Amino acid sequence: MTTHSRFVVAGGLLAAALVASACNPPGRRLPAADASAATRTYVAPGEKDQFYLFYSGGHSGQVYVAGIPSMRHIATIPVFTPYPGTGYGYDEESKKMLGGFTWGDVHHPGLSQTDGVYDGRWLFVNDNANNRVARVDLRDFKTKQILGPIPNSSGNHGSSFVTENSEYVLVATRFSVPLPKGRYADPSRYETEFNGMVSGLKVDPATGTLSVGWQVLTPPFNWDLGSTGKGPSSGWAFWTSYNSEMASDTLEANATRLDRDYAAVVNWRAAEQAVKDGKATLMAGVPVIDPAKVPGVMYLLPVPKSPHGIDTDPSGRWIAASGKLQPVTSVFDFEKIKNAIDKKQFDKEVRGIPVLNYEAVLEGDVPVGLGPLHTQYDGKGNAYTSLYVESSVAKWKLPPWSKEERADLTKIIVDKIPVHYNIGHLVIGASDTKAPYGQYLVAMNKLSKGRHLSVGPSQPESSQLIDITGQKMSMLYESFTEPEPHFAQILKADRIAPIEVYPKAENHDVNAAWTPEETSVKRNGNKVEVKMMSIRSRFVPDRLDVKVGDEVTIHVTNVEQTTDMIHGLGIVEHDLNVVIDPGETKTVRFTANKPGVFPFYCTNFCAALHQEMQGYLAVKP
Ligand code: K7E
Ligand code: CUA
Repeated sequence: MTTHSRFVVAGGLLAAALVASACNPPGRRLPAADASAATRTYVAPGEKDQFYLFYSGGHSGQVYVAGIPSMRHIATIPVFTPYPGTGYGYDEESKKMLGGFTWGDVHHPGLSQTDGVYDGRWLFVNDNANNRVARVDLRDFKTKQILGPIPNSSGNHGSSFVTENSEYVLVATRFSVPLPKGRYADPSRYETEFNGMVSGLKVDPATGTLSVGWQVLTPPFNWDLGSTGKGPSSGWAFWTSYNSEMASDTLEANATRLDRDYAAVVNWRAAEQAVKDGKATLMAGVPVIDPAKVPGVMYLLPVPKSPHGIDTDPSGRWIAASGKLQPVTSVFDFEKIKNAIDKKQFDKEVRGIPVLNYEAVLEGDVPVGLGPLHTQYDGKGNAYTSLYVESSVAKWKLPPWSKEERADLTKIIVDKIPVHYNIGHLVIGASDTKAPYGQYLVAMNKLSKGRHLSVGPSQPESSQLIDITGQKMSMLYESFTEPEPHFAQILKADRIAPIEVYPKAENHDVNAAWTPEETSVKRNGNKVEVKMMSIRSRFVPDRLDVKVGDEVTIHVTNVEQTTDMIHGLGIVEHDLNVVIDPGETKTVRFTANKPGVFPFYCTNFCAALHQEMQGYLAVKP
């Protein structure tokens, strides 16, 4: 919720001023779900959910997986934070991937796409805290890469926005800092010394491997949410910003002075071309484009004050941006944007970047309600905007609008449903593709305020499942979530077929041991290297003899080829636990720095004799 902290105060004032209408907006109905909701969300024991819900774990650094419609939590995918439950962050490979950080701040998961629809290959997630992006492979639901800290960036809130064919994951730095990084400048000289950056992270089409492609230098705004184009806006991307005032202190007041902020309208294909044409200069090894010197790469679009979300609709023509401090969502027509660019309908330039004329590109300001944040689409011509201050979701009709509707845009508000409480993001399956599922909406609410058994002063967030198949939305279910779901993605369950085991044939680890004969203990000076196998219900070898000061490396293979047959290797008083999936080999390294005999044991209940699955690390003085 860091992004909203200043808004709570300012938005509170706005709410107070408009409290009468806020309490009784048109179409407000009783929050209670009717009894049929129970059958519509019930997934009987043994039955499976229809959809995956991947929701971000915020500053817990993880991604959570739940099923829809049951909303049952199924799994936690550790990404930026060690997680002993799956041994993540304890073995050498995942430790290296974490790069010395123990946490991240996951906000926006983005599924890979081919031809504008989810292809079920990868899930990309951002780290707002350390400007990183990670890739989770949906073949095994494991984090495979963490890219970053991204150079010339500081904080990464504005990602992960995936282009139509997963060419890029697009990223915007949240904070502006003196560049190149490491350079000192007094924050009071923010306006002249600080800069922001938007980045194109290239995705290898075969492996999904991320690399930094190029960056576009920006004025020192604070970049926020974004989305990618499609159809007429194919090849473009959009990000909102707050602080177009370029204030460096008391942002709550100083960054809310102007009536409008700017969104960036970026032609990422033009940026890619400019780099090929040699129009970029290297900064920290990355080709950086100065949009003032390369016309056509970036434009600025005035948007409602202190905006948060900017969302492209499934057709790619309509772009909805919401200002937290204005009770409207502005709908822009990308056809008009293209036209305005062609005809140079610019108001002015900011640091050499043309500012599009607002009236020339606006389709309409939709009076959705108080504190609008994010918009999602059902693919049937409707948009759904989350209203933080009002604690509700507004459903409204996308253009084209009739003459009458145009004259009074309150007429296009189709429905409103209260949520509990203070909604941030909302998600509709595949809303960011050209073919949304349009069946369910999940409201991710910042506060649950005791709608559950009390757990003390720190309460969980709540997520509410809403049926959007009818003209009116209907509340189905609520669940409570670990900190802190910001955004989520929904994927049809039949789009993917995760593997059941790591096939032995695919294990190319030279240190794997599949039979007792292949296991070994080798000493080289003070280095001891162990090849160990684990099988129900023993470790081979189950006795390790080392000396104080030895550096011990254990490669442990789980030779099982049956799904769910997991073993763990926990060593008493050594702060080590690796978990090995069937067919996997993992490597742990530690220094035996105290004498004694330290039992090790299997941490995952694997068989009737699981408790007996143990051994000894004998450390001689
Ligand atoms: Cu909390 Cu997208 Cu980071 Cu809005 S974000 S709610
Ligand atoms: Cu192996 Cu428990």
